[in-house]
Amino acid sequence: MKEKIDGQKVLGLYEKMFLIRKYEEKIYFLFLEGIMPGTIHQSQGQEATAVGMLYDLRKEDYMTSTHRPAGHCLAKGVTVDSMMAEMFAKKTGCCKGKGGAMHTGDISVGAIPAIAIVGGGIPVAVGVGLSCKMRKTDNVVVCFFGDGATNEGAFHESLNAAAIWNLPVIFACENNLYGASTHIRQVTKIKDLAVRGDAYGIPWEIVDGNDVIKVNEAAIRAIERARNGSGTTFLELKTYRRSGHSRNDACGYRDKKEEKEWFEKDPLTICKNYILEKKITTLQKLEELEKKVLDEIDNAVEYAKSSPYPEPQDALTDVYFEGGK
Ligand SMILES: Cc1ncc(C[n+]2csc(CCOP(=O)(O)OP(=O)(O)O)c2C)c(N)n1
Ligand SMILES: [Mg+2]
Repeated sequence: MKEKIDGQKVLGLYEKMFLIRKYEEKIYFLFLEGIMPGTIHQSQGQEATAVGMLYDLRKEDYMTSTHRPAGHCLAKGVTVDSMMAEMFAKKTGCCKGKGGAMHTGDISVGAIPAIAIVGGGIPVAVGVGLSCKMRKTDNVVVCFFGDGATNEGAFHESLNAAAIWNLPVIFACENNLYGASTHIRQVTKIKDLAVRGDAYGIPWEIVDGNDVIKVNEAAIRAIERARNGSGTTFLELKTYRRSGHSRNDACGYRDKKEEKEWFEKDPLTICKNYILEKKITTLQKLEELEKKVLDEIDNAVEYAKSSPYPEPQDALTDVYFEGGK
């Protein structure tokens, strides 16, 4: 980690990452309890990619996500209350209880509701980037996708379109080595995915995706390029998920030595150690900060549980249908 970052900002980065970790842990617990409907794809271990990429965006900037959207959404500013309520399929959810775990978002803070089709968010991000450019705004779009999506046709067509039109889109690939249970070596010959940017004339960087400060520094460079009209950047963020791919996945397909090596590079531990080593704050103050976040999550669970379900007629709003308005 570099020295130039402001201490207060590091605390802010840590707080957001802690929020995401504890939110996801709470969801897992509620899910196992059987009181939460649907399925889950969790992001423990990938907090630094979400927070590092999105921390310096403006509210008016945009973000597209994946089937693993909780960290991205919380980092972009979707409220914990509305995320939690969405998980309980409640009317107060960020998508009015109609989206569920894989389709969270809130357009009012630039979090385009997530798309669960692998690679599905990438062309959408290009469309949003084109809109930003045509409307002559200086807004930018961060587009998250996994390593698995980089072998989809939509990925290649989207990168090419964004490159030729010089769009303000930042492609942020969370390379966690697996597409579900398939290791990247089984499906991709090249070592670094970032080099695919060369095929489309897009500048790229390979980033330690578990070090939030390094991710944030790369994000700031890419945001600056996008905002000043210099166009697209492709960032490959090397990371690892601590959770299974989805519910009930014990990760039997993963090598234990590989798991151990990556688990030792936990993004929260790296950041916490940095804060304490640099004496940005004391352990006691940090624990107070953590307690505040834990309370916020507990309150969100109460809020979600006590919120109403959508009414039957709500099925006819926010959708296109023949004869609809
Ligand atoms: C087009 C499509 N194919 C298959 C699936 C089923 N599926 C959901 S997530 C996933 C793996 C995606 O891997 P990656 O893009 O690396 O993201 P990660 O899960 O690692 O975050 C698959 C195959 C899907 N949702 N969409
Ligand atoms: Mg993956």
